[in-house]
Amino acid sequence: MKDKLWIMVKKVIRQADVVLEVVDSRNPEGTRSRIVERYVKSLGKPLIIVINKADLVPREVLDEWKNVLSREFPTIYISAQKRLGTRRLWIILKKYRRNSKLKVAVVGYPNVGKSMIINLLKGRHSVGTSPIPGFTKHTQAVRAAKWLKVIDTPGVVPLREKDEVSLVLKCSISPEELEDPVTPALGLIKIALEKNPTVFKETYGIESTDPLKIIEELAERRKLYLKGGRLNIEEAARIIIRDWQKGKLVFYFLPNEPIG
Ligand SMILES: Nc1nc2c(ncn2[C@@H]2O[C@H](COP(=O)(O)OP(=O)(O)OP(=O)(O)O)[C@@H](O)[C@H]2O)c(=O)[nH]1
Ligand SMILES: [Mg+2]
Repeated sequence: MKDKLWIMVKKVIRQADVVLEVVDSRNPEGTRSRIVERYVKSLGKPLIIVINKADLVPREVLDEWKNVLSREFPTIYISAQKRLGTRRLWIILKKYRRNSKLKVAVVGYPNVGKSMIINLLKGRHSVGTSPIPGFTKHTQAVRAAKWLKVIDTPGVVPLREKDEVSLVLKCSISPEELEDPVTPALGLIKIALEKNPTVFKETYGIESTDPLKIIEELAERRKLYLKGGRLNIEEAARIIIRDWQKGKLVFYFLPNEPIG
């Protein structure tokens, strides 16, 4: 199944004149797809990095990331949801408009906002978006302007990438897909606390800095109990993962930091 997604994405890249690689502003390095970058380079096509979800990260941090990533590829930052940076996106696309038409592939990890960017360019809702990673299952071409065709693709994770904490930090895996959501949530909490020590107080009013206690306290506060009265820490762990994916739990990576 996952191989099929890669085949689809590669086909769209081959058809495109330019590739937009969308990354998440909170974890740009982690959500960069080296495989995609190498493939696009091998075809001699231009690639533009679009740092999306810019509304979740301070401007200075976005500028830092832009500087670092620009050494390798032209890079811009936008917020598709808040419709910020739209002008920058159009300007950069117009630069690549050679003769009259331009075909653009929009690619990247799941949940980074590819479909929302397609809708932003189109100017109205035309492809489905969702907080659930892996929502887009097929490619879809949309005419955003007379001269511009943009192609939405399914989010893809390298096949050998299996580390659940890392996938959670990239918002690439749905918490429902995790057999045991507690272990990756513990990893997420540890890194969240390193990046923003007050994040759980800010988000849930929880003072503790012990990862397991944070999950347990959230389960208590939300009255999440299993039959028999045991705390449903699995559900609390899923809530934390979901809140990070939705941008409710706010922390971010800086350039030159390990990706966790
Ligand atoms: N805060 C914030 N959230 C965003 C932004 N862009 C997209 N999102 C949210 O991110 C989630 C994923 O957006 P999609 O456009 O469906 O992402 P995708 O890359 O197409 O995801 P897949 O189809 O799963 O690969 C949705 O819940 C969006 O609301 C943004 O600029 N800021
Ligand atoms: Mg999508």
